[in-house]
Amino acid sequence: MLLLKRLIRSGVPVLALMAALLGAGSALAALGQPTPWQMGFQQSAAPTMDDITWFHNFVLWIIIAITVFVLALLLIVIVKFNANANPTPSRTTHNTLLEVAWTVIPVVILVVIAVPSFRILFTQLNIPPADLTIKATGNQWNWTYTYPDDKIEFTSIMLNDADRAKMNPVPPRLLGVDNPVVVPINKVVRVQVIGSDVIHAFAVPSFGVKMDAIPGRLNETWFKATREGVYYGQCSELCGKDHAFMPIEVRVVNEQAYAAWLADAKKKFALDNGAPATAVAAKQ
Ligand SMILES: [Cu+2]
Repeated sequence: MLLLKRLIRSGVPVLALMAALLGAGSALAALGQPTPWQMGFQQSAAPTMDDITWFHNFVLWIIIAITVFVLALLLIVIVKFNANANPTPSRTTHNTLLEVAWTVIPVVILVVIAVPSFRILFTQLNIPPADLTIKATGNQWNWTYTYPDDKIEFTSIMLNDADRAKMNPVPPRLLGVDNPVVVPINKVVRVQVIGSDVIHAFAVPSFGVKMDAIPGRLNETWFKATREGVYYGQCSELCGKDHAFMPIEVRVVNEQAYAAWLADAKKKFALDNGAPATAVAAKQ
């Protein structure tokens, strides 16, 4: 704070300083996880999220234009038409051109917003032919992942501070898990989402994915990760006392690394043949 005051006194333009800080913030933003002082979304790692980010910025500019326009109108009214400046007000009650304009222009703006908005919704909900299917089951309070085609299933539990400290690199607090989901790069991954006890929600910001995990109902979503890396998400539906402690960790790796992981996982996490895929299935 003292430094800031000194800088302001020394004549450094505050706007330039803020721009520099914001620039530094985005440069520091790590891929796949939130960062302190983050502005805007997490970095995108999938085409759907690219679209969402574009749409967010697009709507932001429309909002800015409308806000500036309304502010300008208010200022004009305050300055030009106050009782001192304009003692005898006009008695105008109708202006056909103006009334048509203030009806049609907002409609046009809404259509301009609606077209890309519905296009993005459609791409999110219309699942392309999948290369890989993963079933994510929300439990109180962890996630079980099933790869039905490869007959593997494992549960993913948040790492505590002691376990994190032993790892290199140290995973982020409240986000790192013992058994992350591993997916190959540039492949369409269909995610089937369900809850085993209460409603949870499967969300990974960098992929633009958020889907409710509802007991007794199989929801579907999809993503195609186009950048290798580790991506974190969290349960996004209040689901009980440990809601904040059931993170999602997705590792996007190349084809060879995926094959190696899969071979290992088939030994470690093999599904008992004949047994139902999850506890949910067993209940039904
Ligand atoms: Cu949950």
